[in-house]
Amino acid sequence: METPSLWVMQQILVTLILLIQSSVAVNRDNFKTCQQSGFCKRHRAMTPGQSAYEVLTETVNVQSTSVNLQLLNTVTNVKLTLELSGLERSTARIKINEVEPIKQRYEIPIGDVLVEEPKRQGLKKLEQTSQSLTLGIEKNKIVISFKPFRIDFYTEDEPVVSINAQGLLKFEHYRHKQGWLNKAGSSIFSWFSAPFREAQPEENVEEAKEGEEPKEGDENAEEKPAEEEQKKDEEEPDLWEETFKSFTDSKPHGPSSVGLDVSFPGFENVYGIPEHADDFSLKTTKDTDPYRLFNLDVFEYELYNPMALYGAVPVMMAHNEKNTVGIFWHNAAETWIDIKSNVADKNFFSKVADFFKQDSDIPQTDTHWFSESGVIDLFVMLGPKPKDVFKQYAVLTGTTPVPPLFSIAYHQCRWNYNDQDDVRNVDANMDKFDIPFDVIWLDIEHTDGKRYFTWDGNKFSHSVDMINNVASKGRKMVTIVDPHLKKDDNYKVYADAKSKDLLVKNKDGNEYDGWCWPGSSAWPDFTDPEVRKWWESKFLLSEYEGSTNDLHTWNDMNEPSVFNGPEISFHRDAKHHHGWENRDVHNIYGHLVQQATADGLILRSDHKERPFVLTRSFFAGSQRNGAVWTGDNIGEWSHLKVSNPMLLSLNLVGITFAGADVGGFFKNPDPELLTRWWQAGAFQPFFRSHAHIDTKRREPYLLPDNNMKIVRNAIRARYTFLPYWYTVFYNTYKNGGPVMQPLWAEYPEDKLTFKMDDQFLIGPSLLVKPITEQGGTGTNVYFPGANDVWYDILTAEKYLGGKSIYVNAPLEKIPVFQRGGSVIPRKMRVRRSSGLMHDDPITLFICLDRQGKASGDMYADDYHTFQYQKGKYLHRQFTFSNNKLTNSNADKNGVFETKEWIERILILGVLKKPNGVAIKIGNQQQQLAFGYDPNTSLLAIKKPGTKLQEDFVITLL
Ligand code: NBV
Repeated sequence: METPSLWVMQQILVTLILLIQSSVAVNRDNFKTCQQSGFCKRHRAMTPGQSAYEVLTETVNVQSTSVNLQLLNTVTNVKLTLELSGLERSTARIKINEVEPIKQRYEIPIGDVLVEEPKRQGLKKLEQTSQSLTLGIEKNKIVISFKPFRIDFYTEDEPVVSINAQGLLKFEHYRHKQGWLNKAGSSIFSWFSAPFREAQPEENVEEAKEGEEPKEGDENAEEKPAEEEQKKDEEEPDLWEETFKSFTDSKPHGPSSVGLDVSFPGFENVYGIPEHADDFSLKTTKDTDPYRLFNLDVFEYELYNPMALYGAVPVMMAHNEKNTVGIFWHNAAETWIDIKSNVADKNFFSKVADFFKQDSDIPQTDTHWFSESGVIDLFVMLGPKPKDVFKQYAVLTGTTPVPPLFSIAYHQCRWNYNDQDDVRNVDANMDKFDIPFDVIWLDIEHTDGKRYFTWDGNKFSHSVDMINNVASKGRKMVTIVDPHLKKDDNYKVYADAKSKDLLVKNKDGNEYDGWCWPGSSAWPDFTDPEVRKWWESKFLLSEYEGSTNDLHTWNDMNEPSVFNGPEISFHRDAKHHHGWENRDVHNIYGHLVQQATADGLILRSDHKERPFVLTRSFFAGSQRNGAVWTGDNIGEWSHLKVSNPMLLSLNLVGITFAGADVGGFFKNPDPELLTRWWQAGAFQPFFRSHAHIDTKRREPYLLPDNNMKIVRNAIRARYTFLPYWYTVFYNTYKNGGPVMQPLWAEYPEDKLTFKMDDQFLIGPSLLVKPITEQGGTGTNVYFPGANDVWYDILTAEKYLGGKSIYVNAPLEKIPVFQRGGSVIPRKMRVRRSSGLMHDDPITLFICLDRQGKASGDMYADDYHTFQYQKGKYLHRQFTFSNNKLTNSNADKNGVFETKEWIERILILGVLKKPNGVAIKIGNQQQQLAFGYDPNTSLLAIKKPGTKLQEDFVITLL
């Protein structure tokens, strides 16, 4: 235990931090600009032109699924090794590393991000000349040009991706520190360098081994790198040590960055690389910093800029009417991405169109990626359609397992629900006001002095009773578990971690010490699989006292946030497992916290129950571990608006289970904004309201009566659509791809949708345009599909596709439309929680297309265990055509007995009243009661009464 005075000081500091955080907007000064980052500056200073690299043709070795070769930097004489491999589903992988590094470079272990070693696929050698090598992979072609080095990918003979076409490949090879300056500034390098340089990796060790005499001229060439580097070291002070504000990064291994350009010929729009508070279609960075990927705790973040936020997914997709392609930069270090486009930056653009002998007016987007360390490990996913790229990426990093049903329902959170009585009251009030909810959350104040896995004994003396009371209504609870551990030897989690040597170290090898909520803190090293195992065990009911199986978890501050660290995070030279520095692994730390937490919850139930874990920090692959939210947004209209592009970007790169704090974390929004936010949240994948400790209480029942009723309807609408959400989640679990989709994912050829990010689709069939303007009473909705038709989900009003139409949207209205041609299963008997609705009957909402057809599906299982992964599920297919509706099995591998039954069928777009409606099950046929409204063309079939799993044919006579 610390001394009382120290304790008081810590509390004061934490309070100060809290005050600062709650009162000011983002302090940009806390975070580096590109100019303040040595490697960013160095890469950005490169200008497009001829690459210094060329392929050493004698090293080209083509095998059945890969090509290996060496690249020579003709300026420094340093050699690199490159492997290009063909992967299943029209994907290629390019790995570039040093030939013989003096120190191994970090590569993300298989399983941390990639689900497994990617499966190879044959590469066909089509042609090899002295200039280039042409390979075939499925319908695509890959051309490696030797001098200068570049790689071009073609789909159906059209260039779609080019690597190093701008000549920006740069690889800062590891080298020994050299050229120390004496006090007078003169170098001692000349007499030191000769013996020293023998160990340089760039020297041609193989030639020496073979005993060949060095050729004339080679000697000079060999001198070059050292001299160049010597010169650079003197000119560039940040190579071997870097200072930002009062922090000095010791950079014990010197410069180690890697960078490469990737061009997308034919593409005007690129997307992805979350997390940024920016538009969905990424902007060019000519007048700004590059987009930055470096997980940071940026509270009250600014909008529409490329600054880094809490998570990083280095995946970009390019889309046009014909093709969709994607790239995945598999690197865990800080990364920046510059974007240029010949459409937006005419004068700044270096065209590669000539190379392809194309019309120079063809749009093109050039991107430039650079990371502080690691290797170049680039996946190129060749589509050609959006769904192909989604699948290609899903094969690499996995998909979101089907979430437990409660977790896609509504969550009630704030910092903080003060004590168990508070929890009881909120729970009771929600019932009193008939507002369904599934989960109530506890923030950091529930703990004993911010010691996670503990309870404040006064406020939560009966935590198990509290959880059980909530659970008695089919509800759950979530507690926050941050990764910082209070340095208190009496805190058993910390003491255990310390005694087992599981904590991150500082550069000197001592326990890393930083400030966070509990005061002086230490951090388990989640990059170590053994540490993750240890963490998992902390969730066992025997370890986490006062918890039950109905308690799930929230990981916050896992970038990690370190109040007194550089950029409010770890020092880059902090040491992890195997001596890797934080600079190597920074962006995967938070992801691994969530992974270990999810695995902990799975362990707790002996692999039976699905876990739910929300994380603030994330990386590629985090979709496997649960949900993500967009952190500390502000209760302002602009933040409501930006939630749509932010969630679209996350969804596009597989982070499907994503949401933003409903209501905004900071500030006290007025009832109108709150109402609109709840309405938007009801149609976004993760639906949780949350608020800062200093905000006024804002549970929905505290709203003025009219707003309360509207919000209640929005939340209830969410519950009616849960079978559809669940089905959409299942389909993305199987196939990858977003839950919340840009319109172009379903309408790839519709150019008008390419920049649209204020409206979106949930699954294939629900079009949503949230109102995000103050005082808004209507909005222009773009209805995609010239041959399509859309139906308002409330009024059944019909809209023809292919145009924008103004739709009235007074406060009580959420503009949401069902696509003609779809079948959406809903449950219309809304109860207090989704848990109480598991067995409830289903209403099928069928909207016919212009041909009088429709189809859709419904997925069901037990809604909470892993049994579905063992075949215990039902996937049903509904098809309506020629006046017949069939319910059939969509997947014979799934077998499950459910009590859910079909209560009602509503068909919109039936042009005339049928003479009768008959249902046939097996050989049994019977008439069904129905009603018809010619004004809305709605046919309501009452009580088919069949079980969901029962095949039937219903005929309109
Ligand atoms: O744990 C307190 C908050 C939490 O409510 C919020 O959602 C996180 O994003 N946390 C950040 C730490 C304090 C932020 C000022």
